[in-house]
Amino acid sequence: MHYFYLVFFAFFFQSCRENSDISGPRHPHGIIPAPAFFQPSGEEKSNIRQLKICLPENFGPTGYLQQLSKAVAQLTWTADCSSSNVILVHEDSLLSESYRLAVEKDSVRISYADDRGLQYALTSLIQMAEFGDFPLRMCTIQDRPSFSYRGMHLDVARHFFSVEDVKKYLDFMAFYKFNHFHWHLTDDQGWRIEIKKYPKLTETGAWRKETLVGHYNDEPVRYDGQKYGGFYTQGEIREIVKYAADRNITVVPEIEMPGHALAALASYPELGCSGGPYEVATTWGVFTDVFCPTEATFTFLEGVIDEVVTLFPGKYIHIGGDECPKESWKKSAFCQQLIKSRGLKDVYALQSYFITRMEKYINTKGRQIIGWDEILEGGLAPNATVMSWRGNEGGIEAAMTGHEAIMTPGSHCYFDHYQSEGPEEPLAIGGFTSLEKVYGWNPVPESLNAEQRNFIIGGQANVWTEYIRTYDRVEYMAYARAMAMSEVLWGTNSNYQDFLDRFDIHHLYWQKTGANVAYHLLDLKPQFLSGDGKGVRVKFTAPEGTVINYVINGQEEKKAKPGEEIVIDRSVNYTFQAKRGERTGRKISFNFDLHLGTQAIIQIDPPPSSKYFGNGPASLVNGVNGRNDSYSGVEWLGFEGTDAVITLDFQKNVTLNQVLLRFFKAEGQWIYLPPLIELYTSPDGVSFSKYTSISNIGAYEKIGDILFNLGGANTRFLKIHAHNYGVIPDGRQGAGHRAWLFIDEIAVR
Ligand code: TNX
Repeated sequence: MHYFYLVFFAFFFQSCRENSDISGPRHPHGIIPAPAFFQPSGEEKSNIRQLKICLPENFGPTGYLQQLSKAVAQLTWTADCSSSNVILVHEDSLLSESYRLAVEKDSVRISYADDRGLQYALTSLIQMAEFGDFPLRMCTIQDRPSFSYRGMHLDVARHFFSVEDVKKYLDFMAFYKFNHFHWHLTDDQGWRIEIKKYPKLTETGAWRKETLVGHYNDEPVRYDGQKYGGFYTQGEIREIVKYAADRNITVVPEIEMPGHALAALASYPELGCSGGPYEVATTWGVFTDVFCPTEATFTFLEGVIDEVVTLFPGKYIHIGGDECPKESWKKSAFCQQLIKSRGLKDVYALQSYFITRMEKYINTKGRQIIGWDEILEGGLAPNATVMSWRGNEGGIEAAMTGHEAIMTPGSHCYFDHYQSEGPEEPLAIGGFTSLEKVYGWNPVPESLNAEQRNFIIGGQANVWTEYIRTYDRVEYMAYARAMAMSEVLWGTNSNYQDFLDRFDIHHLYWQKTGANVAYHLLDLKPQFLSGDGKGVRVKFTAPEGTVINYVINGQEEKKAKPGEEIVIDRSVNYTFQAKRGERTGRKISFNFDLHLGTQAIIQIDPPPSSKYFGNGPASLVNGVNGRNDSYSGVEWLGFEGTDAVITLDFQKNVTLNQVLLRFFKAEGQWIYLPPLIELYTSPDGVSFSKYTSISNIGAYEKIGDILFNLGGANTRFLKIHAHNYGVIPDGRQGAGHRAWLFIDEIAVR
C-alpha cells in the first residue's frame, strides 16, 4: 500500500518537471558515476525552480561548466553572487577531488576540496537536474572517487581523429569524471604528433599508402589502395591540452618505443637495425622492425621528448614498451656487441636497458614514465608506473615491488572488443566484453595485501582503432561501456540494476545529442533446450520488467516472460523481440526445421571447447542453422584440436534416409573442414557398426554442407565421428598448431 503511494507521488512530480525533453521514468539522482553517499530527505522537494549559479573567480572549468549546464539542463548563471542560490564553500580539509552537496529548501550548498571537487559537484548537480527529479529532491551527497587515476585511452595512430573529435571525447570523459586522457600518438601505422626537429616524422611517417580491408585474419588479404593519414600540429596539441585542462583532465601522451615504431623508421631508416628501407604499416599486428638501441636512436628519442615535455605539462610520459619482438636485435651485430659491452644478460635485458635509459632522461625533465607491462621484462626501470594490459600479473608484480600500477586488462578494459553477439554488430577485433562485464570489474587484484593495494592508482579503458574508422564508431564502441567504467573507477559499481536505470536515461540524452551510443540491454540471447529427447524449447533472460513478444509464422502474436520456456512445435519462422517500457530490442528470427534429430538425446564426447560452446549440445539439434558468415554465437560448436564424436539416441528404432552435416571453414582463423567423417549405427548404444564414411569431402568456400544418403537405415542410435584436420601446415596462419573443427546442425530425416 505504502509503496503504491510513493510511486503515485513520484509520477505526480515528474509531470511537473520543467526543462526536460527526456520522458520516461526518472531516477532519484540520475548521476553516473553514482555518488559514494546519497541520502534523500524523504520525498521532500526543494523550492528551487531554477538554479542560479555563481562561480569563484579563477576557477578553470567555468566556461566548460556554463556550456555544459546550458546544453544539458538549461541552468542559469549569475555574475552577482549575492543572488545565487547555489552556495559554494571551499574547505581545505576535504580530500582532493571530493565534495559535499546538500539540496536544502531554498538553496544548494556545495563544499569542495579543490577545482576538481567543485567541477564534480557541479557536474553531479547538472546531471541531477536533468536526469533525476526536478525541482530537486532534498538530499545530501558526500562524494569522492576510489581511484586517483581514472583514464580513457584513444588510439589515433591506426585511425586518425580530428581535433574536434578529440574534444568531443574529452567532453564525454569530463561528464563522467575521468581525469586522464591517454593519447596514443605513434604506432606502426602512423606518427601523429608534429616534432619540429624531425619534420619527416609527419611528412613521411604520418601517411600510409593504403589500409587493410576487413579483418586481419581474413583470407585472401585485401587493401583499399587509398593513401591515409594525418597529424596534429603543435598548435593543435596545445589547444587540446588546454581544452583538457579546462575540464581537469591531464593528457598522457604516448610515444611508442622500442617497438611499434615503423612509422618513425620509415621516416628515419637509420634508426632501425637493418637500415631499411621501411614502410609505414598498412596492416595490423606486431612488426619485427623496431628501434635499434644505437646512440643515434637515443639522440632522436631525446629530441622528441624535449618537444613532448614542452607540449604536455602533466606528470606522466607514456613510452609504450609493449610488443617489441627481439628478432632484429638478435640478428644485429651492433646489439650483440652492446649486450656484451654493457654486461647485459640477453635481448630482454637490452629492452630494460633501453627503457631505463629513456626513463633517466625523462626523469631529468621532472617527469615520470608509464609503460605497458612488458617493461617488467628484464628488470623494471626504477621509477616507472606499469600499465597492466595482459591480465593482472603485470600490475601485481609492480605493486609487490613498490611501483605504481594502472590496471587495464584486456578482459575488461578493451573497448575494441565486441559488446554484443548480435549479427548486425560492426566488425571488431574479436573478444566479447559486455556492459555488464565491464560493470562487474574490480581493478584491484584480490591477491594483493592492504599495503600493496595502495600502489594500484586506478584503471583505464583502451580504445584501439584498427577496426574503428570514424568518430561515430568510437562513440558506438566506447560510450556505453565508458559509463560503466566511470562507475567502476569511482568505486561505486555495486548495483547493476540501479546503474541500468540511470544508463537508460543517459543513453536517451546522448541519443538526443546525435551521438551513436550502443544499446544492447534488450538484445535477446536465446537459450535452447533441446537434445534431451523432449523436442525444442527456447527461453530468454532479460532485465526485470521485460516482456518477450513473439510472432509465429508472421501471424500469431504471443507473449512470454523472461525465463519462461517457449515450446517450438512447428517448422515455421518464429520472431522474438524484447520490450521494456517504451524501448524495444532488436528482433531475432529463426526458421525452425523440426527434423528427426530435434527429438533425439544428444551426447558429445569429448566436449567442445569452452571458448566456443554455443548452447552446448542442444545447439546441434535445435532445428536452427548457424550463421554462414560467423562461427560465434549459440549455434556453432568449436573443437580445439580434437575430433567431434557425437551420438544421437532416437529412443526407438527409426528409419534414416538422410543426414546433413554442416562444418565451418576459415583457414585464416585456424578452422579446417574434417578430412574424414564416419557414421555408425547401433541398436543399443553399446556396439556400433560403421555404416558409411566420406574421406574426400571436396572444395567448399566457407560452409561445408555434407549430405549422406542412408537409404532407409534402421537404427536407434547414430554416431557421427568427424575427424580433426590435425596440425596446420607450414606457411599457413597458425602453422604448427592443431586446427579447430566447427560443427553446427545435424539434420536427420
Ligand atoms: C594490443 S594493448 C596492443 C595494441 C593493439 C591492441 C588491440 C597493447 C599494449 N598493445 O597495439 O592495438 O592489442 O586490441
